[in-house]
Amino acid sequence: MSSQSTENLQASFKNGDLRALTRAISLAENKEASVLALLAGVFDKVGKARVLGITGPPGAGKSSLANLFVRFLREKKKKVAVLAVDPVSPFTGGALLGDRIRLADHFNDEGVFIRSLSTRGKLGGLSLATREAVHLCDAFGFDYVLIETVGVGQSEVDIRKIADLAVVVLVPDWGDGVQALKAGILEIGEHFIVNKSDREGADRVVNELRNMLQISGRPADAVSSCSTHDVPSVEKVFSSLENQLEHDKAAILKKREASCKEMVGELLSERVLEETRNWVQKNVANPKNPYAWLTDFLKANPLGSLFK
Ligand SMILES: Nc1nc2c(ncn2[C@@H]2O[C@H](COP(=O)(O)OP(=O)(O)OP(=O)(O)O)[C@@H](O)[C@H]2O)c(=O)[nH]1
Ligand SMILES: [Mg+2]
Repeated sequence: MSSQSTENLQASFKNGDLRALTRAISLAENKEASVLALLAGVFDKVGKARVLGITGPPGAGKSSLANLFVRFLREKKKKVAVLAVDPVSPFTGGALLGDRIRLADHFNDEGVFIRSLSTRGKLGGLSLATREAVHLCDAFGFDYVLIETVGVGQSEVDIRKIADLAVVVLVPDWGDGVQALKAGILEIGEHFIVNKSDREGADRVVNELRNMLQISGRPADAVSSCSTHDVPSVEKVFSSLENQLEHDKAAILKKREASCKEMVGELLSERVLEETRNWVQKNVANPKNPYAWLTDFLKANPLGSLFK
């Protein structure tokens, strides 16, 4: 991307043009270096949004919950961006926003931005691209960014690092799972929602999670339960999430600082890796001497040139 078009993109982004946000997120997703200049230019606007990560096993009800969270936030006139990372169910299937509130309602709502991010086989996965997308939504002026990721443990996106509050959604029959998996879940979540409480066994899972948290010296009130079929129960859960965000403000600031610090190294290595791979594909006909290629590569690509 030429520096002229980066400047144009930045200008439209700052003007609040949603197409510029969409374009910028695509650049992040495709790992185009030009998004870095854009992010650097708008980063002074980053920091106002609250970032909620919603993760958990497939079908736990993450999208149904996100759907209701969006509704509650819109009632308070808050602007919300929803990022679905490698979604299992396509948006267009209506899964993200459930059956009751139609996706189309939110599509017509300027205060809601919905976007999926997919790896598309790119090197390094989606962790950085997701963080960049969150920064972009934040800088654009959204009050909340909800990130939905599938997976428990094996997910490549470290939601705890990316979100201010990482919420793990579980279901009542989760209690039947393997013990090791249960321990792993504590590492991911900062709040646990046992969804589908209309089914049997929710209380048992809530108690089990509370015990596990207590044993590891963490507050047991970071566990709640609800059913998306019972909207007030979700409202209650959401307000406890908001309280936790408020209560953890200082820790969240520290976490964001640490995350930004870590990003510098990650951005650098991702860029170098991406360029090295491209260069090797173009320039190495006979793969025999990796040491010599490295020297050749660095001669042809001084570090600074990789970011242009
Ligand atoms: N009984 C019951 N079903 C629910 C509840 N919440 C969601 N569901 C249903 O569970 C199914 C999966 O819900 P989703 O919200 O798509 O779950 P998800 O975690 O986003 O799923 P993936 O994105 O595919 O991983 C849907 O059929 C929902 O209608 C609930 O509280 N109770
Ligand atoms: Mg979903």
